[in-house]
Amino acid sequence: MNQPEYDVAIVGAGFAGLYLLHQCRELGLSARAWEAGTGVGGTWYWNRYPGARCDVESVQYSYQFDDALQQEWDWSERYAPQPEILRYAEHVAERFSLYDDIEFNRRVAAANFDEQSALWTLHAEDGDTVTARFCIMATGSLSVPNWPDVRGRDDFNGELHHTALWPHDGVDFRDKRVAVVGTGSSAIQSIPMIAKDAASVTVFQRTPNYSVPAHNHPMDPDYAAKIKANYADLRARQGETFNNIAGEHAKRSAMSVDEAERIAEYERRWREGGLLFLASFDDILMDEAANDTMKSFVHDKIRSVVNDPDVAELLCPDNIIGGKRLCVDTDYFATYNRDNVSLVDLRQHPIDRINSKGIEVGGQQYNVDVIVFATGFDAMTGALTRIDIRGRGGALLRERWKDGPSTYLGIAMNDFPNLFTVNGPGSPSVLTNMLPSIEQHVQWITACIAYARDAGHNIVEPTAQAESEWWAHVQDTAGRGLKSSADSWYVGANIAGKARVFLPYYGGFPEYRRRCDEIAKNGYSGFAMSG
Ligand code: NA7
Repeated sequence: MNQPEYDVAIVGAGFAGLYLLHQCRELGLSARAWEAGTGVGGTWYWNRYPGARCDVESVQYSYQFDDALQQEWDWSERYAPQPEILRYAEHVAERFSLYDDIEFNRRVAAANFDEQSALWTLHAEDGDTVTARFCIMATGSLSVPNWPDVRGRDDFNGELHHTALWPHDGVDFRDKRVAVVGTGSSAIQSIPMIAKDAASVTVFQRTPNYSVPAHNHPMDPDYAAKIKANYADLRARQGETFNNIAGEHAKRSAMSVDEAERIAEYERRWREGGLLFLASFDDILMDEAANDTMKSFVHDKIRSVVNDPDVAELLCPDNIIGGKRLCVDTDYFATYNRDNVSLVDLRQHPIDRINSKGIEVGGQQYNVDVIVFATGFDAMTGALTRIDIRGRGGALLRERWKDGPSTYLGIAMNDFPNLFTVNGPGSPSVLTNMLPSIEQHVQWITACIAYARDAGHNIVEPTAQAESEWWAHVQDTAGRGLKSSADSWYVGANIAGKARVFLPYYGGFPEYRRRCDEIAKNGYSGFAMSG
């Protein structure tokens, strides 16, 4: 009874699950992955909406663990579109023969730790089970779609879709009247594409969002060759930045230069496009006055693009820029100049209800054929709390976390021995370039398991003290600057009833990695190993 079927059970076959499987094998650990979808790719398997693409440049949003892979794979655009990223995930699964150890259509309902045998048993929704010494949750940070509690959804007679559960054979918008609910990143990417096909698009906006042009373009072969000639240098530079994205991170304050110089810098960065617009100065998320300067620059840009001044004003966000995740778009604001696109402001009246013909707001009826919910995710904790995870003494993770989560390094929890989370709450994860951050976690977790094995231990568990000290540090860093003050999914504000806690680690990737390395060097301090 003490012999598990596998050393490691992995939940999920997205980028974390795939690399975990490979890395376990490299370390001589038997591993099996269970995946809810019918294919690999995680985020990129589910989010197939039109316009879906990465907002980190593809040469950086990719694995670095295998040099031949990064040398041989060619990205076609600056920001790869979803189908290409999915092909990349599939290529990796084939290249490293990972499919043999992945079971698809297996959504994990429960994971239970048995103290006698020190084993985890995973239960799939279909009733199947698997046992393993270690269980690693590679369940994604943005993987549980948020369906807002709007009355009457089932009454709608037309098509209803969520961007994060997009049909594999696509949606035909031609000649259709379409409603899009939400104006986050998924909406901002999809609205311009939908508007090209649909008869009309009505956007239902509760909170306007900041968005920077992507200036996406086909990959310049000379640029790609230059990167490949010295990929290690790019990867090293990535890892030295707060968000694991190499590029220009300014080291001066927005208030240290005069207005003309500030605007010139914003202009230059706006023309360049992309997320590093926020790195124009180093105090944008530290100082409200600095933030205001960037805010008004973006407002001016929106007003200069959108022809109708009333619509432009509705599209200008009044919260801090960078509080919510910055969006990166192609023609988002200009799309509101199309005759077939209109905007409904939900700040005056929220959606009353959905009925058979469409959406009712403030007593006004909007008849549509298709409703697209671009309403985001129960981020960071949602995938973990949806599984019935029971540790020592039957401790239920969901119950532990009802007032907000707590972890050691975003990787493990006291009372849940031999359980690890990739990019769990309390890790830099969503504030960084996910692929290299996934790699750091996978390498650290699998090295920890191999260390325990080599030392003859079969139980690995963080101490309550290590966890509470780490969580206090996570909350302390969260309090720095302006970011945690925004009503974002980083603090769970998008989910009714979710405890307001800043979920990711805001100390930056280099500091996080330094601490992880030090802990490993000290024999995994903060972990108790026994058995
Ligand atoms: P987001 O960024 O969470 O956006 C969800 C949007 O849906 C946002 O505009 C919400 O408005 C809106 N929303 C949610 N509930 C409602 C209701 N009830 N009524 C109207 N509007 C609503 O999710 P995305 O999928 O766009 O992006 C998630 C991440 O994926 C993104 O940050 C990138 O990292 C990639 P709100 O702002 O809550 O007022």
